[in-house]
Amino acid sequence: MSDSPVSYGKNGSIGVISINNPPVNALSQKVRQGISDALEESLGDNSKILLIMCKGRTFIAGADITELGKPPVPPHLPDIITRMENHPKPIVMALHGNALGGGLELAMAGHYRCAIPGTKLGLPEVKLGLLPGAGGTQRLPRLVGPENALDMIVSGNPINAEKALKMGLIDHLLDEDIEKSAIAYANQLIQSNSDVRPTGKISVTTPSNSNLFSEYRNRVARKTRGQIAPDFIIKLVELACSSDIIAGQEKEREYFLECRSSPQSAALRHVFFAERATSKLPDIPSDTQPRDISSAGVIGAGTMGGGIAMCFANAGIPVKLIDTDSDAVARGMQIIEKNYANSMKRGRFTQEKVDAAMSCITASTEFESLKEADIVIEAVFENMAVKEKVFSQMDEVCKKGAILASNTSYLDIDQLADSTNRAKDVIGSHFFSPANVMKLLEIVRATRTAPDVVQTLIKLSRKIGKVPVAVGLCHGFVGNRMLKGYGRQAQLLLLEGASPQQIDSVMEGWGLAMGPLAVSDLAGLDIGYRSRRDQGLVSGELPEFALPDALVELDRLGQKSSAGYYQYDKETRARQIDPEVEALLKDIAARFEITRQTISEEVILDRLLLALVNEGTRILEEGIATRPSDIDIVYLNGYGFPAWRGGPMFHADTVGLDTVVEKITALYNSTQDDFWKPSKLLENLVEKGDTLSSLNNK
Ligand code: T1G
Repeated sequence: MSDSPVSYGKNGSIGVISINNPPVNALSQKVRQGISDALEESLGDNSKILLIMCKGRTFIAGADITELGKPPVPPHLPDIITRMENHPKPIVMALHGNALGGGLELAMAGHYRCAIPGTKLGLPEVKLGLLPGAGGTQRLPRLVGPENALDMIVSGNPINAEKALKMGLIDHLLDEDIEKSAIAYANQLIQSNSDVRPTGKISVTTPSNSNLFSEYRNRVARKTRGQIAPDFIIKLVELACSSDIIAGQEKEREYFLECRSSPQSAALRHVFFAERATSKLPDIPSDTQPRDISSAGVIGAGTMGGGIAMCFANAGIPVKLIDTDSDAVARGMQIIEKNYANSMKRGRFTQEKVDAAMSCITASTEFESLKEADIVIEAVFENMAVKEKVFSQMDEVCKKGAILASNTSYLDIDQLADSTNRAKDVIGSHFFSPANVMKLLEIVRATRTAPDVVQTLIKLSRKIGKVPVAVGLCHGFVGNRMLKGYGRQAQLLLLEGASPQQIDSVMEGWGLAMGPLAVSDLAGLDIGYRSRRDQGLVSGELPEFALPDALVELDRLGQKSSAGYYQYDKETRARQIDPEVEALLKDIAARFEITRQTISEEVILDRLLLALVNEGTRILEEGIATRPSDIDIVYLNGYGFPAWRGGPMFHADTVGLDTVVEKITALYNSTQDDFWKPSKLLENLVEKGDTLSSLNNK
């Protein structure tokens, strides 16, 4: 076992199997082979008990995800697990860091489990479009009962060692020195003549509630809409209550293989690596030293400013929230307090966590109060003149080396940098509303932004619970620029004959969290209206804005005025189809001499999704995004695109780029609209028989 990541040695009467496969001790083929060899070797020595533990920062964090897309190679994990469970000598598993997926399945095949405090234990396979494929759905219910097992496996969320001890998933809490205390625990088991305890032999406690599984299925239906793994998981946990481990594992294997070969698992595995790739920038060395961010400032106490302040406070970073108007400051703090109250009501935050966060926020009307902040983010009115004035004030007040960031959604960061004498410290930090909830943070690199400033924002994003995507300068950066084409197609489809409900239900049925018209009503139609007037566009002049312009002029601003593309119930905010909108559409279509007709679901999907794909590839060829998977991450984390579809770029590869280019070309030929000219990048990839994913390893 010389170059094996697994070593085996004796410590007194204990046979110690030690795994060292950085960074997360994933169960690669070599690790599985090493465990298998060590089990074999232990049969022939005088060890009385086996102890399995890992080097490095964590216990086994699961199967090696990079292997999941390839044909499985022996020894197979389920076989090793069965051998472990039936081993003649007791096996102790010592856990630390993250015992996840196949790692926890291996641990459950052990006869005793111990962990250091704070260890995370979980079966997150569902987040990869999978289900535990090595006995997890059968052993976990045997150890913690079906209710707890359903919660852990369907959510994929881990629990900590303390909760695991209470649940019966582990038997003993170790001291922080895992090696020493695990050896002591194993010796204790030897002293007490502890025998093997095959988990598979435990019979599951029958659920107290006979409708447990049907009720659970209904309870998670909305959240798991469109995904195949959750329903299989519920079936398997139910099976564990009535079958032996062999039959249960057979069915589990069948369902696991179906999930593993599914397009949605391929998509979710893509997303797993894509989320981690966004921190890697080809032109900024990964060891670039970030600046220290120990305090922050936010200018503008509106909805966005308050939400941004909460992000810092939730991460324990002291933040000053300022606004020129004391009433605005008071209102801002009220919004923050209300947000925290809601989070507590939903059980997301404890009172202690809220108190700690609130203690990090101080509100003021004094610009001077920002002078010591390491980073200051302006979230003032989306108007260049207003923001330029704020940046020149930031330049005067903020200390040397402070990062000056703008939360603008569209505006030119270079122009804002020109209002300062420190362009290298200026950057865009585009949060998405509600800023304290949405995970996406577009980090907008201006021409002169220093590399260490970019690196600082990347590291800071992870610290405040955001997924960072570094983007280049253009109108709308990545997400909003693509959204413009997507929204325009929705408007043109309305004039051509579709209804708001039809478009939204097609897109939501495909997996979007919300359809484009419902999103507009949520955001408020007046924002776009004001922006178009600022740009000098005449109301109602362009077909793609005729309806929203008309709605705003009828004071139908969306949810905030209980009417927009839909009527909204004043209490529940439930959307209702409004015949008045249909009548408006008829008038506007007639004015533009458009003959309305029936629009098919396929046309709606093609026009909206291909709009994202074509514009996204133009963004790539202009270098505004580093790689296609970055664009996917923008859409998953900022626009409600379903993760189990992988993102717009991954979706294009799934459809096939030749089909994509064929459809876009047909749209160009039928509309002569330059928007539908296929991008050069798409045409080149089709010519070479390549995929967008082939560009992800930059
Ligand atoms: N396989 C391969 N690579 C992995 C990996 C895995 N399971 N987990 C992490 N990595 C890489 C990751 O890409 C990154 O690489 C580096 O390790 C550090 O990760 C049979 C089939 C453990 C909580 O889903 O949740 O078991 O970017 O940045 O923030 O039923 O990694 O450095 O090149 O995330 O400290 C189930 C996935 C698999 C756990 C640590 N297990 N991993 O977080 O570091 S399926 C999972 C995580 C399975 C069985 C089934 C997290 C972490 P690079 P990181 P971190």
